[in-house]
Formats: sequence, structure tokens, C-alpha cells
Amino acid sequence: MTYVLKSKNKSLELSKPIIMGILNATPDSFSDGGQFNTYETACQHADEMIAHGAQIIDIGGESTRPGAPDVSLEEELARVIPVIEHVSKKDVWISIDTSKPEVMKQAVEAGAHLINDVRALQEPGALEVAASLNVPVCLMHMQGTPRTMQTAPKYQDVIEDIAVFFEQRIKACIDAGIKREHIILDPGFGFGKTLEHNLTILKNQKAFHRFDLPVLIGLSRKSMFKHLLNRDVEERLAGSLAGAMISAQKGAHIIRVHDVAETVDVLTVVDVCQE
Ligand code: 7PM
Repeated sequence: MTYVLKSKNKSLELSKPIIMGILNATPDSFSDGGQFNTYETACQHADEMIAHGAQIIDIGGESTRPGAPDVSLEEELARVIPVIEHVSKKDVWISIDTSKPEVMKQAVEAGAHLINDVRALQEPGALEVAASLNVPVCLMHMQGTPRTMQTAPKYQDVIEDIAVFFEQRIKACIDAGIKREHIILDPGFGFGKTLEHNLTILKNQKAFHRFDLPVLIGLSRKSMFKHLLNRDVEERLAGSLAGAMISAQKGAHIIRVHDVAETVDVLTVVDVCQE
């Protein structure tokens, strides 16, 4: 089954896994240390990821780091809109990583093709705005809120609990008028999950293929590699690449990463060895 995402007269074939490059337009990003927080550097970083083979650039202006301060609407717009305007001159998909309906609207008007919402369109007004914008949406699972999620994550069955959440959010989207072919699912590694939960999801991610929708996987530099490998954030490349390889072999459609060039190489090797 090959999925094709469509947005604004552009289409994206998901016959093999593609790369979403992470562009943090935040001054307090945990892994880039604020290095890419200026407009100029963000644009350069985007250009570099495009040159390395990213097919989607995921632009985010709100930090979801546990305990991070809330970002005002004005601040979030000021961070992301100029960068979207720059990237929209290139032949690449743009994803807007936000939970705020007004940011979704202005980002799509400025050129974004896809809405990536770690709150799965649960903020007031988000479903309605996403439906009216008529672009694909990524629904990510999170237990709790960014502030509290890592305190004591608990599941009856992590896979089945996430699947129930997906079922409810897919229904909410369809009821709001979002097209089924516009929905992408993401189990949300690290968002209210222990190391054990994350590893169960990594191993069993094919369970989410039951919905016949594309699956997005985001593992890059996450703290699961701190806990599993005892690595600081700048030492998590090998772990992240192994996670990307496993996800590709298990049929993930979109892989969200910081290290685009390295992950492209991994996916090329996986692709030539597919049976
Ligand atoms: C601090 C903690 C900073 C966590 C950044 C993060 C995902 C996402 C993020 C994901 C989708 C990160 C996360 N993670 N969107 N946004 N899936 N769809 O590590 O896994 O990038 S933010």
C-alpha cells in the first residue's frame, strides 16, 4: 500500500521512508542550544537539510521540553513565519510544529503544507481550523502535558492504549471534516513514556499499521538514548541512526530527525536491502 500525501497541488509519495528535518526556531531548544535561534541561522540550517535530502522541513517555535515556559502567540508567530517564508521558496514540504490554531492558519497562509501537532488537535479550535485549511495533519500521542508527562508515565498496555487514542482522534478529525487521506499517526516517543515504553513502541510500531494511515517516527537524540546508552544529547547520533534503521525496516513512512545527511545514508542502505 503506497500512500501519497497531497497538499496545495504538491504531492509526496511515501513508497519508501522519507526524512523530515527538524528546524527549531526556538532560543531554548535542548539539542541545538539556541544555536539556530536567529532567522539567518535557521534559514541556513533549512537550506542545508534540503541539500542533504530532507523532503519535509518541520518548523517549530514552541519548545515542548518538560518544564519549558509557554510561548505567546505573538512570539511563536515571530519565530516561525519569516522562516516559513524563506523555506517556501524551495522545492520542499514545510511542516508547522504547533498546537495553536492561529499559528496553523498563518503558517499555512505563509506556505506550510502540513500541520504537526504534538497535542493532536486537542486545543480549542484546532480541529476546526485544521479542517478549514485542508492540509495533512500529524496526530502525535502524548500522555499528560509537556510539564508533567515524564513524572510517572503509566499504561495498561502501551501499544493498545496509544491505538485507542489514535482511534478517538481519527474519529474526531473525520467528524470535524478532515479528510482521512490527510491523517498521519505518530506514537510520540518520549512524550509520557519510560525507556521501557519507548522500546516496546520501537519494537511493535507495526501495530499502528492497522489504521491504514502513514506513520511518522521521531526518535532523534531523544532521552531514551540517555537512559539506554548513558549518552548526553550530542552523543546520541549512533543510537538515533539505529532507531531510524529499525523504524525504516518496520515500515515507518516519515522519519523526523536532526541529522539529515547521516539518516539519508542509513535509509539508502536499508532501501537496497529490502526484500
Ligand atoms: C525537548 C523535548 C525539545 C522534546 C524537543 C523535543 C516530536 C515532535 C517533538 C515527535 C512529532 C524533539 C522533541 N518531538 N513532533 N516534536 N513527533 N510529530 O525531540 O516525536 O524534537 S519535540
